[in-house]
Amino acid sequence: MGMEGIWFTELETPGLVLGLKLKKVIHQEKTSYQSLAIVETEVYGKALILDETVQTTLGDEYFYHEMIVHVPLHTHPFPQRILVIGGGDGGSIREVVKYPQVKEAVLVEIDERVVVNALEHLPELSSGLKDPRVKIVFADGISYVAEQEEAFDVIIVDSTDPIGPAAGLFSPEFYRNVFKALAPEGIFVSQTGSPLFAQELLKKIHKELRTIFPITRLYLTTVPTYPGGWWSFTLGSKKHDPLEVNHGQSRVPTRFYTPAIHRGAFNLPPFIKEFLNEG
Ligand code: AG3
Repeated sequence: MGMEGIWFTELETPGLVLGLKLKKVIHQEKTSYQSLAIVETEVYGKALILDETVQTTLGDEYFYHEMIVHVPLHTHPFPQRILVIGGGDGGSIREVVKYPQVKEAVLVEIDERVVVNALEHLPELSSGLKDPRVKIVFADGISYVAEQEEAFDVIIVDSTDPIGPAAGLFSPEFYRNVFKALAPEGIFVSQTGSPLFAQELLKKIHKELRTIFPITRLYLTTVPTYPGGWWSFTLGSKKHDPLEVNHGQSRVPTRFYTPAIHRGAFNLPPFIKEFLNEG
């Protein structure tokens, strides 16, 4: 195969590689938590890579950030206090601050270097971090959430894969603390990996959340630069059902999310329904 030039490759699964041809490496460092690189890819533009894993690229970040934010923020009738765990690149917060009713958006990121580098090299993602309603806390999201009580309307976990420091963000104990940290009409969403390659994890998360939240739902989107190109989010809600949203006048400017895409994202193929219900 002819592959001149520099390629970044991610081993997505033991048998699958993603290859991105690079125009240049913008920045590289080793932080206290992980290796961090910001590169410019030929096809998807600038990308953030943590521990050799694509976190986001400008070419497809909005598929992911709009779906992780606008689904819960449209499901909640009046979201005012929002917590984002992880997401130091700022992409999720950029979407959160589009809502005039949001009074406070807290970003809890464990690795300060992600935020610093995003502010310097990825303004397209990080611009929202400068909004006066945003508070950035450099801490472990797990202990942060454990200390909160009925403090947030929406909690979003925009984490790395469930290994290393992020593993605890997928544990039953964390989910119970999230429930406690949410207001009575609160909604929780987490990115939960590939519906093709993370089925065991999805099954486990779904089963646990069903024991905690009255409403638990999985929804899907496409993210071309994530393993398999197809991604899942799991939502837990105390009161409001994401399937019963009346979008009315509540639209914010988006490039990917629409009311029809919101509804459609919850239509699961039979093989996914089956493995979720086996759990
Ligand atoms: N968080 C989800 C990244 C998962 C990517 N996994 C992978 N490439 N193996 C992204 C953070 C963006 N704000």
